[in-house]
Amino acid sequence: MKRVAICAAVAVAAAGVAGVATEASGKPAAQRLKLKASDGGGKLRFNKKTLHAKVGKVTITVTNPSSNSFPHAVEIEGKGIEKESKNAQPGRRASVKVTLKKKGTYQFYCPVGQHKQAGMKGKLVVS
Ligand SMILES: [Cu+2]
Repeated sequence: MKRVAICAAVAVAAAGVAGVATEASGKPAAQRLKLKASDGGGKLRFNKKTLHAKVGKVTITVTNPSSNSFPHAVEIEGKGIEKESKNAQPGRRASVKVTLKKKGTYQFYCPVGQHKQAGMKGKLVVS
Protein backbone atom coordinates (compact mmCIF):
# COMPACT_ATOMS: atom_id res chain seq x y z
CA MET A 1 0.00 0.00 0.00
CA LYS A 2 2.78 2.39 0.90
CA ARG A 3 4.58 1.62 -2.37
CA VAL A 4 1.52 2.50 -4.45
CA ALA A 5 1.30 5.87 -2.75
CA ILE A 6 4.93 6.68 -3.58
CA CYS A 7 4.43 5.78 -7.25
CA ALA A 8 1.43 8.06 -7.45
CA ALA A 9 3.42 10.92 -5.94
CA VAL A 10 6.21 10.45 -8.50
CA ALA A 11 3.69 10.41 -11.35
CA VAL A 12 2.11 13.65 -10.17
CA ALA A 13 5.53 15.30 -9.86
CA ALA A 14 6.49 14.18 -13.39
CA ALA A 15 3.24 15.48 -14.81
CA GLY A 16 3.87 18.81 -13.11
CA VAL A 17 7.32 19.12 -14.65
CA ALA A 18 5.98 18.25 -18.10
CA GLY A 19 3.31 20.93 -17.76
CA VAL A 20 5.85 23.61 -16.90
CA ALA A 21 8.07 22.60 -19.82
CA THR A 22 5.19 23.00 -22.29
CA GLU A 23 4.36 26.47 -21.08
CA ALA A 24 7.98 27.55 -21.01
CA SER A 25 8.46 26.74 -24.70
CA GLY A 26 6.14 29.68 -25.42
CA LYS A 27 4.93 28.34 -28.74
CA PRO A 28 1.25 29.08 -29.23
CA ALA A 29 -0.80 26.44 -30.98
CA ALA A 30 -1.22 26.94 -34.71
CA GLN A 31 -4.34 28.94 -35.36
CA ARG A 32 -6.74 27.58 -37.93
CA LEU A 33 -9.85 29.45 -38.92
CA LYS A 34 -12.55 28.15 -41.20
CA LEU A 35 -15.00 29.78 -43.55
CA LYS A 36 -17.67 28.28 -45.75
CA ALA A 37 -18.73 29.96 -48.96
CA SER A 38 -22.24 29.88 -50.35
CA ASP A 39 -23.67 31.27 -53.55
CA GLY A 40 -27.10 29.64 -53.72
CA GLY A 41 -29.85 31.73 -55.29
CA GLY A 42 -27.32 34.34 -56.40
CA LYS A 43 -26.61 35.33 -52.78
CA LEU A 44 -22.89 35.42 -52.24
CA ARG A 45 -21.68 35.12 -48.68
CA PHE A 46 -19.42 33.49 -46.13
CA ASN A 47 -20.94 31.72 -43.16
CA LYS A 48 -19.18 34.13 -40.76
CA LYS A 49 -19.04 37.91 -40.62
CA THR A 50 -16.36 38.05 -37.94
CA LEU A 51 -13.31 35.90 -37.21
CA HIS A 52 -11.07 36.16 -34.16
CA ALA A 53 -7.38 35.37 -33.84
CA LYS A 54 -4.36 36.11 -31.69
CA VAL A 55 -1.24 37.84 -33.00
CA GLY A 56 0.86 35.22 -34.80
CA LYS A 57 0.52 32.76 -37.63
CA VAL A 58 -2.97 32.04 -38.84
CA THR A 59 -4.26 29.73 -41.54
CA ILE A 60 -7.68 30.51 -42.94
CA THR A 61 -9.38 27.85 -45.01
CA VAL A 62 -12.41 28.45 -47.17
CA THR A 63 -14.59 25.49 -48.05
CA ASN A 64 -16.56 25.75 -51.26
CA PRO A 65 -19.31 23.12 -51.12
CA SER A 66 -20.07 21.22 -54.33
CA SER A 67 -23.61 22.66 -54.26
CA ASN A 68 -22.15 26.07 -55.17
CA SER A 69 -21.87 27.41 -58.72
CA PHE A 70 -18.78 29.61 -58.59
CA PRO A 71 -15.16 29.40 -57.51
CA HIS A 72 -14.36 31.21 -54.25
CA ALA A 73 -11.24 32.18 -52.35
CA VAL A 74 -10.26 34.17 -49.28
CA GLU A 75 -8.05 37.23 -49.02
CA ILE A 76 -6.77 38.94 -45.88
CA GLU A 77 -6.06 42.63 -45.98
CA GLY A 78 -4.99 45.21 -43.45
CA LYS A 79 -2.03 46.72 -41.60
CA GLY A 80 0.31 46.25 -44.55
CA ILE A 81 -0.80 42.69 -45.24
CA GLU A 82 -2.54 41.61 -48.41
CA LYS A 83 -2.56 37.92 -49.17
CA GLU A 84 -5.01 35.66 -50.93
CA SER A 85 -5.61 31.95 -51.32
CA LYS A 86 -5.92 30.18 -54.63
CA ASN A 87 -9.41 29.83 -56.00
CA ALA A 88 -11.37 26.84 -54.75
CA GLN A 89 -13.76 25.36 -57.29
CA PRO A 90 -17.09 23.96 -56.01
CA GLY A 91 -16.31 20.85 -53.97
CA ARG A 92 -12.79 22.06 -53.09
CA ARG A 93 -11.01 24.01 -50.36
CA ALA A 94 -8.30 26.64 -50.40
CA SER A 95 -6.17 28.15 -47.63
CA VAL A 96 -4.13 31.25 -47.02
CA LYS A 97 -1.42 31.52 -44.37
CA VAL A 98 -0.60 34.89 -42.89
CA THR A 99 1.52 36.16 -40.04
CA LEU A 100 -0.43 38.81 -38.18
CA LYS A 101 2.04 40.94 -36.26
CA LYS A 102 -0.29 43.69 -35.18
CA LYS A 103 -3.43 43.70 -33.12
CA GLY A 104 -6.47 45.28 -34.63
CA THR A 105 -9.10 44.72 -37.25
CA TYR A 106 -8.28 43.24 -40.62
CA GLN A 107 -10.64 42.50 -43.45
CA PHE A 108 -11.28 39.18 -45.13
CA TYR A 109 -13.12 38.81 -48.41
CA CYS A 110 -13.49 36.75 -51.54
CA PRO A 111 -11.24 38.22 -54.26
CA VAL A 112 -13.08 36.45 -57.10
CA GLY A 113 -14.91 38.75 -59.52
CA GLN A 114 -17.27 41.14 -57.74
CA HIS A 115 -17.92 38.76 -54.83
CA LYS A 116 -16.58 41.20 -52.24
CA GLN A 117 -18.94 43.93 -53.42
CA ALA A 118 -21.77 41.40 -53.40
CA GLY A 119 -21.21 40.72 -49.69
CA MET A 120 -18.51 38.08 -49.37
CA LYS A 121 -16.55 39.93 -46.73
CA GLY A 122 -16.07 40.24 -43.02
CA LYS A 123 -13.79 41.35 -40.19
CA LEU A 124 -10.83 39.53 -38.72
CA VAL A 125 -10.26 40.83 -35.21
CA VAL A 126 -6.74 40.21 -33.92
CA SER A 127 -5.99 40.58 -30.21
CU1 LIG B 1 -16.46 34.20 -53.96
